[in-house]
Order: sequence, then C-alpha cells, then structure tokens
Amino acid sequence: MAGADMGRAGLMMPAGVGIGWAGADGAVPGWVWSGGAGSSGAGTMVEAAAPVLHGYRYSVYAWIARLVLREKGVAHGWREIDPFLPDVPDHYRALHPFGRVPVLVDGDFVLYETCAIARYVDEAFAGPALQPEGARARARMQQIVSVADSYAYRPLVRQVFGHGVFRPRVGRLGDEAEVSAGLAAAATVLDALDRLVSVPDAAGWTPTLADLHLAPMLGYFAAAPEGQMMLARLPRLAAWFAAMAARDAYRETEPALP
Ligand SMILES: N[C@@H](CCC(=O)N[C@@H](CS)C(=O)NCC(=O)O)C(=O)O
Repeated sequence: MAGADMGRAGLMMPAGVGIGWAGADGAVPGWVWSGGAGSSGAGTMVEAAAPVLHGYRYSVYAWIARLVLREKGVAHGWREIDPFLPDVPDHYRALHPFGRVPVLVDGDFVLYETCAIARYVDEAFAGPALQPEGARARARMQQIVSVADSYAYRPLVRQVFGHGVFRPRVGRLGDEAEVSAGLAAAATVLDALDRLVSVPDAAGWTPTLADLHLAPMLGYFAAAPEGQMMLARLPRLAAWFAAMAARDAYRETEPALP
C-alpha cells in the first residue's frame, strides 16, 4: 500500500547538476531552478517534469509538505505565494479555491490539503514507506494527523507562535491575550500527544506521516520560550521531538525566520 516498490522514480537530481552547471543562457534543457524555502535558502535544479509545490516560506503546512517530500526523496519545484496577502491572485485561487497553502501540482494533477499531499507523495513515488502497515498503526497515524490539524494548529501555531514569535520578528504587535489563550489550550493538546506519539528506539527509524505532520507544529511552538518549557515538562513528547528535530530533513526544511 505504501507504494515504495510501485511508485514513480523520485526524480532525484543527478550528480554534478547544479546552478553552476547551467549553459550560457543559464538554462538547462529539461531542468528548472527551484528556489529553496528551507533554512539554507539554497535552491536546486529539478527536472521540469518534477512536481511543484506552491507555498509560503513561513507556512507550517508548506513546511510539512516539504518535509514529506524531503524524507521521501522527491525533488520538486517551489513557487512562493503569500496566502495572507489581502488579495490572493486569481491564478492561485484556480488551484486552491480557499486561497491557502500548500498546493502540489504534479503534471495535470492539482492537489490541495496537506494530509492528501503527504499521502499522495508517499504512495505515488519511490522511496521509504512513510505509512506503517497494520490497521491499528495506520489508525494511530491518522489520529495524530487529525489531532494536529483540529486541536494543535490554532493554539500552538496561530496563537503562541504567530503572536508570540512571528509578529514581533516582523515588527508587528503580537496580542498577549492570544498567546495566553494558546498556552492554556496547549496543555491538553500536549498531554494527549505525549500519550500518542511513538518515541523512536532505533537509529534506522523512519518517521511516519504523523511524525512529519506534527514536528513542524511543535517546532514553531517550541520557538516560543513558554512553549519550549511546556514541551520539556513532557519527557516522552520532548524525546520524540528531539529525535525529529535532529533529522537532516527537518533541519534542511526548517524555515529561516525573519
Ligand atoms: N487544511 C489546510 C490548511 C492550510 C492552511 O491553513 N495554511 C495556512 C498557512 S500555514 C494558510 O494558508 N493560511 C492563510 C489564511 O489563513 O488566510 C491544509 O491542510 O493544507
């Protein structure tokens, strides 16, 4: 089901191909430059046929999609779109009627909703299986994704990170009441997640789509000192997060905050 054997090739960039390799006009036939959205800010050359992720560099959901693509080993293009602009352009609304990010465009297949994108990437491309076998393990994975979307995103990301970390960094006033409400709601969410996550116990561990969905949300939450303190009080969840945050894929896709 996970499709590791049936999936398309991962479209990895061949050795020696990079921006410095481009021809005189800077163009390499069949390849396009993909500006990076991760912490390195570096871009890569990807095949023109590679899927393209439309996202906003600071979006936690775009980060989740990039993390899944990176863990799967799928090279992809990147198109920057700020969904918080007052007028999301019509060409983008044609891809996403709700004007949010991200959207994955793979040839003639246009897909929005991050959990659908993550599952598609896992099942349509070759690479490590990111979904476990077995009804219970899959149900647990789906449960964690749903908890993250339904109960974690708003308090952890929009309230604590958005008002306590992001806004001050871009010179905007954060609302203290939002931060306090987010921290209060976070207690129940973190307790629940502490009981749900599986702490990796082996070096060769492969994360699931649940781990990849949750880690960016906790990463943004822990960027607030109060968030980091709350996380540290839950040893299981803290150990799980430390393992996720130590992964190359996490570090390479983590947005460089302003
Ligand atoms: N259910 C959507 C949520 C996506 C979402 O809310 N993205 C945020 C950025 S992290 C966004 O586009 N926000 C724009 C807005 O709220 O207007 C998904 O899973 O992709």
